[in-house]
Parts: sequence; C-alpha cells; structure tokens
Amino acid sequence: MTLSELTALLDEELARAKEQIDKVETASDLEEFERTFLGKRSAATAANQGIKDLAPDERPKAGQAVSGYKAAVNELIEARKAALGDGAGEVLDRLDLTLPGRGLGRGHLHLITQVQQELEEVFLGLGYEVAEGPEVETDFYNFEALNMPQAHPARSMWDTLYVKLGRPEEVVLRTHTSPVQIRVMESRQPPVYTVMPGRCYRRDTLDARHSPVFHQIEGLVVDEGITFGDLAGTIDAFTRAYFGPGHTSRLRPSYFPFTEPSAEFEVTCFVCDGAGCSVCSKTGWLELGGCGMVDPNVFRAVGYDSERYTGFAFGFGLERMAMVRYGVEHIKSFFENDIRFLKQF
Ligand code: 2NL
Repeated sequence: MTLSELTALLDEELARAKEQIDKVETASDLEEFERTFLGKRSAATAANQGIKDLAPDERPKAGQAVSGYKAAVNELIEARKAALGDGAGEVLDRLDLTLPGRGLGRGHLHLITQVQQELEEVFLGLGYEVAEGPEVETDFYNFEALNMPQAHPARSMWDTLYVKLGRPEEVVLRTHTSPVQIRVMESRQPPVYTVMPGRCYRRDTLDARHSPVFHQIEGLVVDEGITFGDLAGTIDAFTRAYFGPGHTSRLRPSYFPFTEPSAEFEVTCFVCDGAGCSVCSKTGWLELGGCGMVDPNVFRAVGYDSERYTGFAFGFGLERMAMVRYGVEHIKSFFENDIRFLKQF
C-alpha cells in the first residue's frame, strides 16, 4: 500500500462512515458502527499496519492521516450519541415492566378514640372543659385524696398494678381517671365543669368484659348550690345527646368511697328501646357507669371549702360503651389490632 493508496482508503472509509452514522439508532447499532470503522478489521487498523512498509519519510504523514481518520470517526460517534440521548435509544428495545403500585389505603381513628371524641363533643356542648393527666400516679392522687386512706378496705374495689418506684406501693398505674380530677381541683378554685378521658389499668384477668388496660371518661362539677337534681338532669341530658332523644336514664343506689350518696346510672337499651332483649338481660336497661355527690372529704383533701361548695361526679368505661353500642362481644377486640375488626368502624 502506497501513501496515496492509504490516504484514499481512509477518505473513502470516512465518507462511508458519514453516510452510515444516520442509520445508527440504538446502543448496539453504535457498538457495531464503532467495530466497523475503528475495530480490528477496520480500514484504520489496515492502514496502521501498512505504515511500517512505507518509506521512513512518508510514515509521519501516514500516521497523521490515520489519527485524523480516527478522530473524525470518534466525532461522528459522540455527536450521534448526544443526538440519541442517554442510553442511546436503548429504551426503544425494552419493555416497560413497571406496575402502577399497591395502594396502602387510608387509615382512620380507632373506635375507642372515635367514641371518646364523640363524648367529649357532647360535654363540650354542655359547657364542659376536657382535661388529661398522667397514667402513672402516686398513692395520694389515686386513693388517698379520694377518701381512701392507706389500708382502707374500699381500696380492694380496685386490683391495683404497682410500679417499683419510691416507697413500696407508693407509685401506681392509675386505676381510674379520678386522679386527674384531684389535680384539676388542686390547680384552681370552683366553678369546675370538666370531663377527663383516658387510659386506666387494673390487675384484672382478661375476660369478655375486663381487660387490664381500658379507657374511662369521668366528669366533675363543683359550684355553689349543686344538687343531686343537677346530677340526674346532667346524666339525662347526656343520654339524650349521645343516644338520641328517644332515650332516657335512671339512677339506682350504689356505693363509691368518693361520693355520698352514690348511684349507678342506666340508660334505656338501644337495641330493644326498653322492651327487653338479650343485650339488656330482658330488663330494658343497660348499666353504663357510676356517679354521686362528691364526698366533703375529697373537697377537704384539695383545699376546697366544703361548706360553700357542693358537686357531683360520674364515670364510665369507653369499651363498655362501644361494646353495647356496636355489638362487640369481647373487649380484647379493641386491643388486638386486627385490621379486619378495626376497619368495620
Ligand atoms: C364507675 C364509677 C365514678 C366518680 C367516678 C369521682 C371523682 C372525684 C370525686 C368523686 Cl375526684 N367522684 N368520680 C364518682 C362516681 C363514680 O365512676 O363505675 N366508673 C366506671
């Protein structure tokens, strides 16, 4: 191969490359193009190998011709790559296998939270405030201030869970939300119109109606001239607001250490409207909670003038409320977090 044959070969080959570059569409086309015009069997390689056979003074010119050719071909490749974009059109050869994805669905409030918020709304409507307090309490707030001195037999009404802190049996998991009422009364003078919702703990064995953890809502009213009639009227107003105007309530004598007199309150069964069915054991009434006039000893414990002020309090379990209202048979359903149960409400 003479020098002029060599340069002619490279010129021809470059012209062919310029023609073919437009047909390159994909990354593999581009690889093939590079192999054809720059690879082992390309004109560039043949020309390169021919250089050593030329006269020594012709060799630099031949070398320049080869590198000029290579540079021109590489330029064609780069320009084409840029024109085709990233991946050099490879996407055209692939199938789109992406899926639209699985929806996670939207959650909602737990049934107990819904019941709690609905009850709060009813009492807010009656002019009450909502207060919350600690779940880990001292003996003073959970028992002593509620007219139950140490070793008082009435304490056995609550099987208590103790926390290993302070003196033995000094710190407890609250057995009711009443300690919050003590804290509210300690923090200010009457009038008090407040409800206290929250989680409570008792050393009870789990059965259909008892759970070691459950929720309560309690109410407290303290003002001048509050009577048992106000208590009965409030319970009835609440019953109508929550269960509907067709429902009414009744009180039956009972005992709590912190109220005197004390009563249980019942509402007309909303399954049978008072006619008697299996839910209300054929009585037409459902027991919902307890209530009474605040014992003057409780007022003394918080520094209220028990000659000037009277008041009432009431309390009931949110799980019991939800069970009778929605026909839930076992209290454990509220704590198992089985989505098939939860999503029904
Ligand atoms: C029940 C009974 C009741 C109270 C809670 C209370 C709180 C203070 C003073 C007086 Cl600070 N009373 N709370 C009173 C009567 C009954 O709940 O069986 N609940 C599930």
